[in-house]
Amino acid sequence: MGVIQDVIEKVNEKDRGQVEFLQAVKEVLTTLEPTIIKHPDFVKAKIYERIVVPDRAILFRVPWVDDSGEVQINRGFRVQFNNAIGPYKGGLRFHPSVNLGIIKFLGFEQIFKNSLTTLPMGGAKGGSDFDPKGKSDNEVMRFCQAFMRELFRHIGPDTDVPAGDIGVGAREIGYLYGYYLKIVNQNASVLTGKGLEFGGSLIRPEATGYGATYFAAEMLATRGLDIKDKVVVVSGSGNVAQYTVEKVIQLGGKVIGLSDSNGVIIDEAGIDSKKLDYLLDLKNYRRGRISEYAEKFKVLYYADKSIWDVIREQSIKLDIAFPSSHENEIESVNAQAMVNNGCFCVSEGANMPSTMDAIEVFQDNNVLFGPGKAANAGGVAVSGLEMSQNSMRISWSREEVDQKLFVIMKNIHKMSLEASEVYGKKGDYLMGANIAGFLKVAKAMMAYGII
Ligand code: NDP
Ligand code: 2IT
Repeated sequence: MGVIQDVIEKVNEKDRGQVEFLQAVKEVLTTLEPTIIKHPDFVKAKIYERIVVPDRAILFRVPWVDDSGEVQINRGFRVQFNNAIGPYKGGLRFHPSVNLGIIKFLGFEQIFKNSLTTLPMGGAKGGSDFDPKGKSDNEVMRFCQAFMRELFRHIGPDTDVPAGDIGVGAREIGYLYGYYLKIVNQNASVLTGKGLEFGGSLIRPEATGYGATYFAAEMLATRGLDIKDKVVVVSGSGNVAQYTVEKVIQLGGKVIGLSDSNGVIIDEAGIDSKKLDYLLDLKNYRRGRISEYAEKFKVLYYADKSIWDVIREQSIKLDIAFPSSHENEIESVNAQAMVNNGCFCVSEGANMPSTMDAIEVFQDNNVLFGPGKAANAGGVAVSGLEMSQNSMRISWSREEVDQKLFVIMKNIHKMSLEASEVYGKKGDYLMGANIAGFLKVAKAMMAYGII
């Protein structure tokens, strides 16, 4: 058996049941195959075998008291995967589906994504099976305080700097940071995505969605195309989706679809900036459902469906897709329907939203496919810029941060494309991003010896 296959087999055996983690390992390692010939030193030092085992995985109990006085227990996680090129960095996810395998997949992907940003950040991820949906602000606050009561001892501005992800937005970061400040008594850059009043960066809320759109624009430019007048579908309606819609509108595209975990809206007239304002208020302040958008603007609503099912079942035409909700949301049958309905560009706002079979369908059909670790790296990149501003005790303007984000996304595109060419599959952004992200981390690991 080959080196890569050996490592995959071992993960399959030793990390049994961690299906998303195994999927991420397979997706990354199989594309690293061409690096083996150029780097026998990596094989000798067992870099491939070492990189799939986290530096450490912290699991903890999170007890808190709900509004009715009942004690609730959740599971807390922080997986510090690899700090070869910088302090651990990666978001916190609060969602009932969270388990060790999901956090490990996200932390593993984060190693390569963070490396691609060119900023000094290692890979990590954390979270809890706590569901903020339907909880009062006081319950969310008590949960966040209980979560930080353990997490604080594992993080620090030069050690590990968490941020948001699914279910963790401005409100949660505020509560988490406030409690860290209270118990550690240090106003330090220990979280990113902070409020502007307490060390946050302009453009951080927008960064992932804007970045995914910039990445799509770069891919399109390789074929002499742009976003103007293109029909766009975005899944989800959370942080990443919202600011993808905003940037697509700014660039003249027409967004016709959005979703949440209860259903899908199809707005054939297109979402304009007034409708987007309504959506931001609905989702970020009233914490409502996307069905309310359908009621308000009298558009089509499909309950209990994924948006990719609706695209297939209703034969909806589209040019560009931004899957921006959760892992494995696009399976091959829907990928094929997307291609049949005209889709020629997919830029992944979410982490691993396409299954490996779905990616194969996109690649076989010459779809411009931007994998999450490249396309959605804008979020963590601006987190890195937030850390820089905090260290320098300054803050940059919106224009300055947006310009830096734009340049970073352009570079990620360029590095991924170049690596795909050097390693023999020009235009395979998945392979290019994985290799470009991996090489920097692997070389740092080589420099350190066996640790
Ligand atoms: P949010 O919590 O703000 O939004 C998530 C959206 O996806 C919501 O509309 C939610 O619906 C929907 N969703 C989540 N899980 C499911 C599910 N299992 N089934 C159906 N719908 C679901 O999260 P973000 O926008 O921050 O994150 C979205 C994706 O982007 C994730 O994959 C995340 O890892 C990735 N990402 C996020 C970054 C960031 O900076 N925030 C950076 C890079 C990647 P509902 O509200 O009904 O639950
Ligand atoms: O998946 C991701 O890159 C994030 N959730 C953002 C991480 C961060 O540290 O900003």
